Amino acid sequence: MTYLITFAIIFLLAVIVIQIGKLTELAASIRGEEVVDRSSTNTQGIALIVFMIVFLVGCVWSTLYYKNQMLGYGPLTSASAHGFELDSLFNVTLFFTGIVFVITHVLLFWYGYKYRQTSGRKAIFFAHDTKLEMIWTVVPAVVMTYLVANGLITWNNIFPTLTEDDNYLEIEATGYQFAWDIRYPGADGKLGNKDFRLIDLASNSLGIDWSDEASVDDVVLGGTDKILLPKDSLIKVRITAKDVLHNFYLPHFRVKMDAVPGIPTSFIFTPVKTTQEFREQLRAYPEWQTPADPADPTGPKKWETFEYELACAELCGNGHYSMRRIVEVVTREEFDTWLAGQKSFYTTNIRNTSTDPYKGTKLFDYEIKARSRELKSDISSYLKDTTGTASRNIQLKHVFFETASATLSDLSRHELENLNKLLKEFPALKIELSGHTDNVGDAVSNLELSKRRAESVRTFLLQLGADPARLSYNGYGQNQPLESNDTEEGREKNRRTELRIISK
Ligand SMILES: [Cu+2]
Repeated sequence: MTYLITFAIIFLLAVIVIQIGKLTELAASIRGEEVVDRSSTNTQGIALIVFMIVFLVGCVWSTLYYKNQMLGYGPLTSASAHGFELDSLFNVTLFFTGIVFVITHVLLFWYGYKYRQTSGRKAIFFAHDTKLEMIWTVVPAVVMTYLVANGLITWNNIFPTLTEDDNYLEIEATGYQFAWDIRYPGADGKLGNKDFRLIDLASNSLGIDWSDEASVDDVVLGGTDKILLPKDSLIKVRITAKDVLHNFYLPHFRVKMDAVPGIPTSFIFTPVKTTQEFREQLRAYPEWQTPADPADPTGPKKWETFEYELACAELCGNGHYSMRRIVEVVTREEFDTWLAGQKSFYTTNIRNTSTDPYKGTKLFDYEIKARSRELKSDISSYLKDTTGTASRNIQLKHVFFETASATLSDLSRHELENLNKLLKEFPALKIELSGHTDNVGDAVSNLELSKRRAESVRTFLLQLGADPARLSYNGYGQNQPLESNDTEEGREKNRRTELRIISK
């Protein structure tokens, strides 16, 4: 409705202007051209001066009035280290262009007034003036050279060439219609390789190369999760896109860079204010003291609800607006704690699936540690148990054999070294090691194999220095399945090595 009324008003104004024009023409033809011309050029000359004053005063007034809404001024001073330099670059440019802006406008309108048509005056004609040419070539050339050189120096400061030795956090932002995937390096501090040929929309939409061990601990934040950044740490953002042009824009940090499909770009910056510190900065200004929600005057103030944001600054499609994400800057300690608590993409989505290159061939440190804690808790819960509910049969989940043989695989070492440690920790513990198979093949040879496997485990423990009197072994073949042998998963669970606590 408002649009309709606005449109109607503009339309009516246009009609009025056209009608006035027609009336003037009519009046001129009645009174004689020359008289009317002179009076109309006088009016127009004065109108030009009035317009100049209103326009220039309006420019200065609105600039001062809205100063606190503009990035770089009042409460919105930069939240990143390089931002101050960039803002001052804008101010220097504004200073020079401001001078030119005022002078050219004053001259434009003043000359329009001064040289309005008067009877008997003729325009001077001159073809060339060397002095004038020199002035208006040299002055802009000097100013432009200064501005460009100054800009280049600032740009080079913002984009230092980082080497391996520099201490920085590299994260990756991948834009697509209509969201960002943000990838953080895990404990190793390195982002793993990517290859577009590995992109699989269901399981690996970024095309991360899992055979690069650096990618195994990478954390991927998708959807609408808050993006956390550490204060006072140099951050390099590697920026890419999967479909069309996007733009990685962090206005409060003066970070803005195109995300181009196929050509990675980057930006380097250091946040210097946490979200909380920036809120405190806003708090000092009355415009941030008003309620965040006008319908709730007693609710939180604007400064209290402020969040840094990531926006896509490229009009990339109809869902463009939904690429907005909240960014939170916290202290380095808080950031490290947060990142350490995040599960890597590999752990949650890839580990032990068909696309996992390390399935059955590698155990990661975190898995060995977690398994070690698990085994200890299994054993100690039986030792401490007074209710008779804890099981005395504990599976040795990380003990593996070569197919159809009793030779332990390399990976089993971790679990058995760990078990040996626990035997020392609980000196009264006596255990039986037992082998179990699935029902594939001949029952007698399965029984035989399970016995030999249990013996191998015992032998390995004895080599580690365990007391033979505390370790017995037995094979049960296919007689004690955990699950049905009808499925591959069931058979996999039934092929196992266990320990049974005999006495504690
Ligand atoms: Cu976009």
